Amino acid sequence: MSSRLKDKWVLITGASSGFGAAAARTFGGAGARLLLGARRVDRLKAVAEEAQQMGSPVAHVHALDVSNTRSVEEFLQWTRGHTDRLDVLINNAGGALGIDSVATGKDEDWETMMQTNVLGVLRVTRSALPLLTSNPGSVILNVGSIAGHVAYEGGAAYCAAKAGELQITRALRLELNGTGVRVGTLDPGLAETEFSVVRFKGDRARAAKVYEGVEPLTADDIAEALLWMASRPAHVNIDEMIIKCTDQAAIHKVNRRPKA
Ligand code: NDP
Ligand code: 8X3
Repeated sequence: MSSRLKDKWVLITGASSGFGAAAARTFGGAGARLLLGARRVDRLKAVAEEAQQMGSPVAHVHALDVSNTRSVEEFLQWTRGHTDRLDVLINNAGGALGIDSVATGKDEDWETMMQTNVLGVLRVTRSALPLLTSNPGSVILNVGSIAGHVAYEGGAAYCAAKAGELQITRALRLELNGTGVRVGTLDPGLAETEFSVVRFKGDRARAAKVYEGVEPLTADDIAEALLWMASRPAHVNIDEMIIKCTDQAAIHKVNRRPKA
């Protein structure tokens, strides 16, 4: 399947960590040419090097802040300097901030979650679209969450943001019908990345508790799923994939093993 990705141009947002970095390595291993964006360029450079060691013929990096329209437009201008077509766009940048109830929620956390998970997907997609619509068979993969399907206490803004991402994906698929551009969303549950460290603003002990006694998904599990979605034949569109670890039957139903 991966040979379908050989020499294809793959743009990944949020490639400095977690799912995005794993996707860079995995798509690189499949021979894809990579365009990687995030705010932490030093980390992007390290990821690009790893992807090239895995087999990527080229892995370019550039600073990207999806919460800023000018940064997104500048990033896509840089992209057009490398290629006049994209084969895969992975809108992955995003995350959660805080786990406050609505009663105690912070404006800055809400605004960041909407800026990255919702407006970021819109901005990057709008700027990248000409490179996709001119290339029928290309695919847009958005990274959502089970939080976009089911609400939980303390997750109002994040759940709303990921529900927004899901509806953007659905609307876009309707808008692009007839262009040959495919649109899908991959919606994971518990996965151990830097997600919870970011959510808890650097409190690593609290972040570790999220995964205590559980065998969560890994970033590589998600990267493999993205690779599979991206490498379907051009007439196949994977609309929505929900992926959870076996220990997570539902958002509130998680099997936790007692400490040995
Ligand atoms: P990480 O925190 O490990 O990675 C998040 C990535 O997003 C980083 O590369 C970060 O880069 C980037 N990012 C954040 N804000 C911006 C921004 N404004 N502009 C550009 N890049 C940005 O978490 P994950 O890998 O887990 O998260 C990836 C996606 O998966 C997110 O959308 C998250 O909501 C979603 N998700 C995660 C789950 C989980 O349990 N881990 C489950 C379901 C969905 P930098 O800071 O360098 O800019
Ligand atoms: C991350 C999964 O359940 O922590 O999107 O919201 S959850």
